[in-house]
Amino acid sequence: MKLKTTLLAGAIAFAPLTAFAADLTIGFSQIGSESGWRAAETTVTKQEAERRGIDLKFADAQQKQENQIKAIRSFIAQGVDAILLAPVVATGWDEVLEEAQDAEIPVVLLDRTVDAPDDLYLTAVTSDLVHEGKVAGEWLAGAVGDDKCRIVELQGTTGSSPAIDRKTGFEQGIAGNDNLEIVRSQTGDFTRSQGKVVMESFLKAEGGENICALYAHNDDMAVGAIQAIKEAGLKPGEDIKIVAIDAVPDAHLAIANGEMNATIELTPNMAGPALDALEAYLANGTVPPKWIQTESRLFTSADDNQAIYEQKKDLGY
Ligand code: GZL
Repeated sequence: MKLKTTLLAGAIAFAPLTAFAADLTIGFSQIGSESGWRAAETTVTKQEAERRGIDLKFADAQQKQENQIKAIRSFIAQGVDAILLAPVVATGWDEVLEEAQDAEIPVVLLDRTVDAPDDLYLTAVTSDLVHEGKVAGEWLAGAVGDDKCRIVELQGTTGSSPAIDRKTGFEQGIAGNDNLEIVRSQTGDFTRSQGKVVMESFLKAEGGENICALYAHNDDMAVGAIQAIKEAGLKPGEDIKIVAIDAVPDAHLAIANGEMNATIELTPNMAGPALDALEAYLANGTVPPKWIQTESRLFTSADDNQAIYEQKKDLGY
């Protein structure tokens, strides 16, 4: 819809979209509530739908792909106008996405991607997950200089696109620095509890004095690991440098307290761009690009993390 210049025309131009959105029913298959960031994404998605007058059918999969597939089939049976999907893992979606395509229900991917033909979804709203990992690796390389650094890595959910891509990116970021070596790497499933348990096993296996840095694929695992490092009598952020991704409030607080060193921000507002694209597509057939990329920003102790924590702490994390 081409927006006109005059106020009246502008109002007319907007009216159909606003009125149009009020009639939409959209199904949202959410992974679960495994992390603070995920909880914020759910909060923001519901707010974005409410602001547009969209009837959002929400389904929490408790991190199980079979529950997401069931939810998508239920949305198709209900005849929703569109589906939002945050896919817990990258594979195993072709059949159910074909069913949505056969039902002429557009699917938009949120925050993660799938290994499936891209004609099976309208667009994917995600960050550049490889870039995030690379920024983390490059930050650590800069922080340690020429010193030898034995790194442990807490990976995200096995088979998820962030776990795959953030690992790839980090390895790119440290490539060429022979003094940097990943000596342990294991999934903590993006949760604080598993981050703590796996970090305890790393400390036991390697000896805390032999670990220079932790790279965690999300802040929640890093926050869990901080607890384990403290219980081992070591100083997180000093004895063991810590870099992670999401920039949740507790990561800013940890950096402000000197217990963490860096995080890369992932916006919880994937739904805003997704719903904008869906409204334009459903209202007048505007086809969005296959990838709508969200920004990634590095935060370190050079930022006013206490102030940022105060700003973010009430945003639904
Ligand atoms: C990444 C997103 C990840 C977050 C985690 O795009 O899928 O899932 O980084 C969350 O906090 O569990």
